[in-house]
Amino acid sequence: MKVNNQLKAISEYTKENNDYLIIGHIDPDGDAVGSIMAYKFLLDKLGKNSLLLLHSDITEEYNILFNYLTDEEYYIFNENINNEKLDKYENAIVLDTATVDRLGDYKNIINTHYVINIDHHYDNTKYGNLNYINSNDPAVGKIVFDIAKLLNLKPDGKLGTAIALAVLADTGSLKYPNSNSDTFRLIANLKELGVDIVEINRFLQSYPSLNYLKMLSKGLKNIKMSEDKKIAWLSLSKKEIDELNINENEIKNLVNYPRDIRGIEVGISFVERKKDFVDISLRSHNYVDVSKTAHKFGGGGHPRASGAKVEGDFKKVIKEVISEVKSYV
Ligand SMILES: [Mn+2]
Repeated sequence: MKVNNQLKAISEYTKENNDYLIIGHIDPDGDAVGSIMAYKFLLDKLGKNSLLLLHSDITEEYNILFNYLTDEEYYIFNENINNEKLDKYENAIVLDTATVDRLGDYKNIINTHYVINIDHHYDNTKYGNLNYINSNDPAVGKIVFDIAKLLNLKPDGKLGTAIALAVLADTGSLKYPNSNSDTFRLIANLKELGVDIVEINRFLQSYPSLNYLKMLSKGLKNIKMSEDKKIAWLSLSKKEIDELNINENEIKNLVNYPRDIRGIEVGISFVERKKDFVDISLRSHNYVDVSKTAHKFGGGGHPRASGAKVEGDFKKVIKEVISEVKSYV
């Protein structure tokens, strides 16, 4: 491993200080949850005091990791935020979060705490006091793994489980082109240390609810394809999902269906979550940088996986995004 100065600075800072808040982005995915957990467990191994900040209650959904924690070790956002409680912690570790806006209701910690920003989004705005951004790393979980190594900590047990979950989530269980031979070695390494990779993959592919299947059947009926068969998109209007009471995480998986059609380069999902408010996910296979389109519509992400939330008429938004994507295929 080539050791970057910033990475070294972060591991040294971590070792020499105490009292950390740990936080990831709003609408967390597996990498965000896995990497904040991994950092917590890494700090536990160092005997440091820390508190996880959550945007909403994800403890049931991710009980595979929260089983390792007591109630005092995390804080779920609520309107009567207890600033005194947060001010007791001098430092904030922010993971997998490209911009300050993605910190949602916790944005203000940027002004009140010493911030360590660890990320793999190339468009990260480097808002921290210490920043380590490496867009070659497929997941932030991989960066936490590297920091654990620099600190001579064995990534076994709960630390290994959280790292594996982060890496497997952002690489589609090593199926996406962002995983390289190092990523396979990382997972092999964790497996040798006893981390249950099969169980984590089972969790990531977890079984859908009946309502999800009902929503999916409507979405699949609505899949459309460009004339050159390079772009496919799935759409669900507010009317179609209204009664189904869908959980947010399940909506994220919808984009995989248009993406997985044979021969497709770009897969997109459009979900009208609220009236005239469209949640867009974009995925590509080989050459289209979908983050360009996401940025154009006020979102962000990676070249092969991006997203945006757009206000506007549902049909009009779909038309505009498709015409933009067409200019890249
Ligand atoms: Mn990530």
